[in-house]
Order: sequence, then structure tokens, then C-alpha cells
Amino acid sequence: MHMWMRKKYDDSDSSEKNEPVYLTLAVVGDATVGKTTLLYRVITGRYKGERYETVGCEQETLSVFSNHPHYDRETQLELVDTAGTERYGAFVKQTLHHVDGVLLVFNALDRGSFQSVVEKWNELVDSVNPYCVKTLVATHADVYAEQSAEKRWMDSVDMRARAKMMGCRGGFHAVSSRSGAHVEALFVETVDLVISYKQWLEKCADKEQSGGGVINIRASSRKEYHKTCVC
Ligand SMILES: Nc1nc2c(ncn2[C@@H]2O[C@H](COP(=O)(O)OP(=O)(O)O)[C@@H](O)[C@H]2O)c(=O)[nH]1
Ligand SMILES: [Mg+2]
Repeated sequence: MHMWMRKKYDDSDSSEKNEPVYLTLAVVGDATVGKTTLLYRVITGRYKGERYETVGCEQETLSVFSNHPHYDRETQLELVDTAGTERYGAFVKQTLHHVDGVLLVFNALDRGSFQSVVEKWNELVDSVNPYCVKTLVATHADVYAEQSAEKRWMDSVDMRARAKMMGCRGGFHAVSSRSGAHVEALFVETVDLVISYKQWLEKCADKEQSGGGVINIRASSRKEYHKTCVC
């Protein structure tokens, strides 16, 4: 069992030896599917009942420690929240260029939001950042589980196979931001995959240069926490 400890960004120990790993993950999907609530849950460990509209893109840094063998160093996760409305489409597209991973989010209670992920959001991500690690995520798993059998449309769909067909290396996860069920597992597994992928890429690059050697994740420069205004 891999354990996570979260804390907000702390710059107090910035010695070279303890240089953290930096990763950027974005959430995309239609408006109201639960993107902001999902990030709020993983950052604070709490449920955010009330809703406010996300404007353009908003970023927050989360620092996590893990006993996972792939990243037993501090990991700075830059979490990028995006608006699901057309109005901010160009801005969201631009933001996706530099991310390491994307969560393609839909609401399990709304099949249309899944179609949207398949037909719109997945293609958008592929068009601007084809090498990032993608993960398919269904929110509202708590309410979905309580529904009658005929309303549980995902039960008759092989969601893992769908995720694979969409090129989601991170597979499929169903989460509840209200109860917190499976939220941490989603992020642990996604971060692990992103790090493995980056290590593999850098190993290839190192091999090319020196014919082999130690895997070294190079840290990119830290971005300050900011809310991005698009007006
Ligand atoms: N029951 C339940 N409600 C959720 C869940 N995730 C989000 N919501 C609710 O769905 C609404 C829209 O969420 P929000 O995060 O603002 O959607 P966004 O537009 O995609 O960022 C809010 O009222 C949330 O409280 C969930 O997993 N379970
Ligand atoms: Mg939002």
C-alpha cells in the first residue's frame, strides 16, 4: 500500500540534494462534471459542496511525500484546473501544451459528458500534447452506485477498454469527491505513471549520450502559485 502525505508548497528546504520532482497535471472536461471539486478534495482532503465557475485556468501547487519506490522524493504537483466552457477554449488549449498528465473528467450521471470527453476533450489533448499521460475519470461515483440498475449505463460498458482505445495510459478510474473514495488512488497511480514515463524518456536520452547510467529526473523550474486571469 503506497502512502501519501500532502502539504501545501514549502520552500524551506531547497538544497540540491533534496530537490523535488516537479510534475504538472491538468483536469479537463465539460463544465460542472466535478473538476474543481476533485482537485479541492485531493488538495484539502475535504468536500466542496458549493460551486463557483472556474475562470480560464487556475493553478495550485501541492507537495506530496510518498513511500512509492518510483518517487520516494518530495514531489511538487502543479494541479491545473480548467474551465469547461467554449468561452475559454483557446486559453485552455494553450495551457495544455506544457502539462505532463491530463485527467479527462466526466460525470458518471451524465453520459453526454462522457461522449464529450471522447469526441472533444481527448482530441483536443492529442492535438496539442500527444505525449502526455492521459487518465479517464468518472466523478459522482457515490450517487451512481445508488442508482437503479437501468440507469447505471457504465455497468454494461467496458470502461477500461474504452480508456485504452482513447490512448489513456492511466486507464479508467471512478471516484467520489464527496466521500473521497478512490481519489487518492487516482492521483497516486497517475503520478506514478507520469514519473515512470519521464524516467523512461530520460533513460533513453541518457543512453543515447553515454551508453547507459543512473536515472535522473531533472527538475524543471518551479512555477509560483497563481490564479490566471483571462480578461
Ligand atoms: N455527489 C457528488 N457531487 C459532486 C462530485 N463531484 C462534484 N460534485 C458536485 O458537482 C458540482 C459541480 O462541480 P464542480 O467541481 O464545480 O464542476 P466543474 O465545473 O467541472 O469544476 C458541485 O456542486 C459539486 O459539489 C462527486 O463526486 N459526488
Ligand atoms: Mg470548475
